[in-house]
Formats: sequence, C-alpha cells, structure tokens
Amino acid sequence: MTADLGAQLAAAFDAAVAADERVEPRDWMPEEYRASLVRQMAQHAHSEIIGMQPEANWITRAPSLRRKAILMAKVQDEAGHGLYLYSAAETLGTSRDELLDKLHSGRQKYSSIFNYPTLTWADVGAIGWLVDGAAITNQVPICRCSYGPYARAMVRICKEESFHQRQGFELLMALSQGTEEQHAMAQDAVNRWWWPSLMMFGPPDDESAHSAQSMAWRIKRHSNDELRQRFVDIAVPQAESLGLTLPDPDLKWNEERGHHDFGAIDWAEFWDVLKGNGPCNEQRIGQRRRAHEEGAWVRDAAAAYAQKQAAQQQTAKPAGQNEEARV
Ligand code: BYC
Repeated sequence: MTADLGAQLAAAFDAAVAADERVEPRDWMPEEYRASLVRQMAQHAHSEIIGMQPEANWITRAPSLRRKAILMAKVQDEAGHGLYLYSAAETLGTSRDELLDKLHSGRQKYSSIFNYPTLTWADVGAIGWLVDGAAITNQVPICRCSYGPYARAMVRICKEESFHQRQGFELLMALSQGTEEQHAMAQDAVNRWWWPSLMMFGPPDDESAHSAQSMAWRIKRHSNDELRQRFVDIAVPQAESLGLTLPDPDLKWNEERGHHDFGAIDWAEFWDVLKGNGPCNEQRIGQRRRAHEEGAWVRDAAAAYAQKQAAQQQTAKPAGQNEEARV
C-alpha cells in the first residue's frame, strides 16, 4: 500500500467513526484499532465464561427447585454471552482457540470481580444485583460501539443482563425481608461484593491506559470514572428499597455535584487481583484449564462429525440428479 493510499484510508476511517458510522469486518481499519478491540472483546468473553464458576458453585445447593432452575438458566446465559463475544472477535481474524489459549496461559485477562469467592447463597443475589448491575451500566453504552459485530452482540447481552440483575434484586429482597439470619446473610454478601463491584469499571481515569484512545475510536463512550459514578447513583436508592446498607461511611449525596460522593477505593487490592493474587485466581483459572482439557473429546467428536458431513456432501449427487433418478 502506498503512503498516500494509507493516509486516505485512515482519513476515511476517522471520518466514518466521527460520523458515528459502524465499522464492519471487511472495512479497512487501523491495526491498533483491531488489536485494541480484540483485547477488550477477548477480556469480555473470558469474563463471561469464568463468571459462570462462582455462581455455578451454588446450583447444587439452591434452596428450592425454582431458584435452581433460575440459576441454571442464568449460568447458561453467561456461556451464551461468551459464545457471542468469541464469535464477534473471530470477525477480526482471531480464532476462539487462539483466545482461549491466551486466557489459559495468562496472556489475556478476565474481570477482577470473578476472583472473589461465593461464600453463601446470598452471594448469588449480590452478584445478580451488583455485578450484573455494574455490567449493564458498563455495557449499555457498548451497544453503540463503533465496531458493528461487538455493538450488535451487546444488544442481546444487555437484555439478558438486565433480567439477571432483577433476579438478583428479587433474591436479595426475599432474604432481606426474611428471618433475622437471612437478612444478616444478605447484608454480609453486599458488604463483601460492593467494593469489588466498583473496581469492575477499571482503574481511575488518570491511570487508565486505554480510555482516551478507545473513546476517540468510540469503542468506549464514557470513561471508567463516569460509569462508576453512574452505578453508585443507581445503586444507592436500590439499596434503600432492599432495606440494606452499603459498606461505605463516606457515601452521601452531594447537592452541588448532583451525584453521590463515595469513599476511596483500595486500588492496591485491584492491581494485586489483576496480578493473580486475588482469593480465587488460581482456582478459577485451574478449573477453566481443567474444563478445557476434559472437553477435548467433545471438540474432537464435533470436528470429526463436521468432516464426515463435508465428505458426504462432496460425494453426494446434486439434488436435481437424485430427483431425476427417482422418476
Ligand atoms: N478486571 O486502560 P483500562 C460480566 C485492565 S463480564 C480485570 O482502563 P480499558 C458478567 C485492562 O484490561 C464483565 N482487568 O482498560 C459475566 C487493562 O489491561 P490490558 C466484564 C481490568 O479496556 C458473567 C488495564 O487494566 N466486562 O459483567 O479501557 C456474569 C488498564 O485498564 C479491569 C467487560 O469486559 C477489571 N475490572 O477499560 C455476570 C466489559 N479493569 O488490557 C457478569 C467490556 C481494567 O492492557 N470491557 N482492567 O492488559 C470494558 O468496558 C473495558 O475493557 C474495561 C477496562 C472498563 C473493563
């Protein structure tokens, strides 16, 4: 490609993004844009499938058949989200195998939130309310992401996430209004999940390596701190309706800003979890690797079946000829 043509393509790309046009897989795009999308989408997909583990931990111990059925459906939805996102990432020329390999070898991340344990049944409610609530706040703007396949995948994901959020809220409401012990269990779960949920939005803006460029490319529409603030403002009245408190003595409405002020986040803990030192990092990635290895026979069988089908189609006569033969 000549330098002139390269400059023209880059200018056309910038103009399309600025005009809020969607970038599609066959369109020209800067290699850095492609790489940053693969990075974010892969991390997102990995989070969905690793995120199945803490909740799946409670499927066998759900307190009723109704709760068990709901939880199984939710965990299956998360697997589905992973599949949409891996498929969307494939449109950028990177295979699912390659991405999984990077997850398993620690070269790609997944969300920090899933490195915390689910200690009681109430944690299932806290994940639904807070973790899925934070996810929706972060992900609704991605429905307007400049990259078409990612934006379209997010539409369905967000619909399902908002259902998940409501089931978590309803579960916590039942516990909060239950016995004293159940109320205490709900409060304890919220106490443990609140701060890690705020960390899900990523580092503060002045430490966010990718935000400025991702916002210029309209992959991200809002900064990490903007979305975190939005989430806090949504969660506070919801906690009141639940009859639960949020574990932050500095949380209060700021009339002047028109937002809630909140206490300092422990960023040392966040970076430590990202380095692999969270309470469950080893368990999560170990379980993921094991599941992948144990599923090898399923992938082999599916590949053998696909090969057999392709070979049969090649040797079969075209449909028209078969019709004539029968006549
Ligand atoms: N955890 O420059 P920054 C779900 C990394 S799934 C781990 O601000 P960016 C759900 C970041 O990747 C939830 N790593 O990055 C599933 C970067 O490292 P690299 C997942 C984090 O991309 C099942 C470095 O820190 N949601 O909700 O501009 C059940 C600097 O950060 C985290 C998504 O993935 C973190 N929390 O912004 C229930 C949404 N935060 O890549 C629920 C899509 C930051 O240079 N992703 N890092 O090695 C995004 O919106 C953005 O990627 C982020 C980070 C806001 C997460």
